[in-house]
Amino acid sequence: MSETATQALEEIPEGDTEPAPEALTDGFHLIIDALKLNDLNTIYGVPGIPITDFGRMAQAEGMRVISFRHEQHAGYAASIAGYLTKKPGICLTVSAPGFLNGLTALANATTNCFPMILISGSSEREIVDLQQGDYEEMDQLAIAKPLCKAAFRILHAEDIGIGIARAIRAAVSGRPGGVYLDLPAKLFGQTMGADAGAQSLVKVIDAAPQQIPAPDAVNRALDVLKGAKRPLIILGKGAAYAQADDEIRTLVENSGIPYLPMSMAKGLLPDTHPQSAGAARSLALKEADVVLMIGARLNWLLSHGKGKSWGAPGSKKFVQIDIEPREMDSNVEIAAPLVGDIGSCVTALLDAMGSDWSAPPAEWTGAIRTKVETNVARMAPKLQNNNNPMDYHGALGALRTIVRQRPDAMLVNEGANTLDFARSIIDMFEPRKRLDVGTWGVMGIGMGSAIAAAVETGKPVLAIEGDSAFGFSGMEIETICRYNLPICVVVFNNNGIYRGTDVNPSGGADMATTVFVKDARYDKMMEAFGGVGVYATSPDELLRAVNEAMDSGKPTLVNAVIDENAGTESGRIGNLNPQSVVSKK
Ligand code: ADP
Ligand code: TPW
Ligand code: MG
Repeated sequence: MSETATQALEEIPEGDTEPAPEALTDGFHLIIDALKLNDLNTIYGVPGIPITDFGRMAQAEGMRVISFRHEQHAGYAASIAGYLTKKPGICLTVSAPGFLNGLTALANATTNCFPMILISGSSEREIVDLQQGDYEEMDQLAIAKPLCKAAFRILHAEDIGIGIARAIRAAVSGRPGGVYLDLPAKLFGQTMGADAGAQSLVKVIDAAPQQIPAPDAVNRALDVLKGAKRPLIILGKGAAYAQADDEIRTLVENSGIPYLPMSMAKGLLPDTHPQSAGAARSLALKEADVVLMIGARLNWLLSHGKGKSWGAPGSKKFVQIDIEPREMDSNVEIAAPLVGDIGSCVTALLDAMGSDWSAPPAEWTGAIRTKVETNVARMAPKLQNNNNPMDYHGALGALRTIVRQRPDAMLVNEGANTLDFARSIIDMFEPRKRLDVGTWGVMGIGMGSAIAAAVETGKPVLAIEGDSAFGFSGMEIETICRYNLPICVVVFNNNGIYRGTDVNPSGGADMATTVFVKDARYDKMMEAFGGVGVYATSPDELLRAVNEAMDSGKPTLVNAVIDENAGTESGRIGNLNPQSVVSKK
């Protein structure tokens, strides 16, 4: 017996009546207290056995509990909450099927380096492990493990504090990612003394510690940059996530180096910035001799750092800033790896540059600038067209104006042509305003991302969705209406995937695989739940409807009729489709 417990016994006066019963707490409340203690106050999920009461109690204890129609979208919402706040987003699901529905989002979060925790209730261990057929039986921990950064199970109430602390640290430290936390049904009802329970909780101190780069790595990076004649900076969504906005802007501006933002890094500096090489992407990639990567990976989105788009083989040197040491040399040789957090690395580079830095040759920066201006001027008239039905340029020309006038609004974007055109046409002006399909190019992030964007920032949200893309999460417009969120969904309705014109090659009665019901009225779906539905056939109508929605903050869906011939197969990545050697019918 511990000394304090002994003393406590001795201190009970003799002859006294029964001591007051000790106050108890339980698993439910310990989990809630542990989350709140760590400033995690919002849960995205779907209720059911064994977590229904948990959701109620969390709400009663002041947490925001957003109930979805499908766990995948709750999961995407949690991951975007993580991306926007640098705290792990929390997704809560029931066992087996609910868990699996959430798992896609957990895997996607890990792939995108977004911090989130998927908390799933699970069945009784004894029964699961003997495979005796429990209600929703599944060995969830084993299934989650290969798809996330870390996976933990808590079996005892006294371990809840430590378990949640471990999950938080795993999600946000180093390279952020998804964490799975398995909570068997029995845990929720387990009791322990309230005082001991409170003491068992852990407030995580410095969950994502700074990682200062080594001085020689900084000098090496600077030497490589100084040797450049045609330097380029590539900003990725890791740079946006890091929230080192001022440092990054200062580095770009003090160095005078042109920069290229990856899609979710758009707006870190305004897309209209004179050093933006966004509209001269091909030239910049091909001709640069030194490339400084900041929080971007040389994966398929950058053609793995090699091949035709990167110019002559061996013509480039890479400097890479990343928190994950193993990212270095993953695709091509990195001449100067700079491992650490982006804030610290960029600050160290800036300090080392000091005043002894000369801007890149005007010949290079001028060539990029000229190309940008030419391309922007060539695009301008297309964006003015008032065609009916609309093409992508006309419709996006209208939405582009809206985003320019509302730089603090959140933008969500998915689809194929709808994504590719919107990404290049719509300028962004502030960091972390653009949310899209990310590293996997996954369809279905739309409504979950829009909901998280509205909940976490309180700003109006514009979601630009291909009609196929929208379909993956469309039922969540009920969620949007239920919570009365300021979200305007614009469905680019071209009657299908890529185009609406395919025909069944067999000549049979079934529709072609890529086409949908013609002239579907997605706007009526929104009306079914009490939101505003608008049918728009021209850029002018679209502009008016979206402006009204963004002003009113009312849940709105605009069905934007797009010419079904306007798109191309797979948007801009048609080259990734395998080709059959047998000629097409
Ligand atoms: P994009 O798709 O925009 O090119 P990626 O998702 O491929 O971006 O790359 C993001 C990179 O940023 C990842 O390699 C990740 O390890 C890194 N990263 C994330 N957060 C930080 C941070 N705080 N400091 C340094 N690197 C980070
Ligand atoms: C989870 C494959 C990529 S893009 C797309 C699909 C189905 C839809 C494109 O049509 P949409 O856009 O949205 O109407 P538009 O403007 O070109 O007509 N399942 C998942 N992810 C992906 N990426 C796919 C399928 C796909
Ligand atoms: Mg479409």
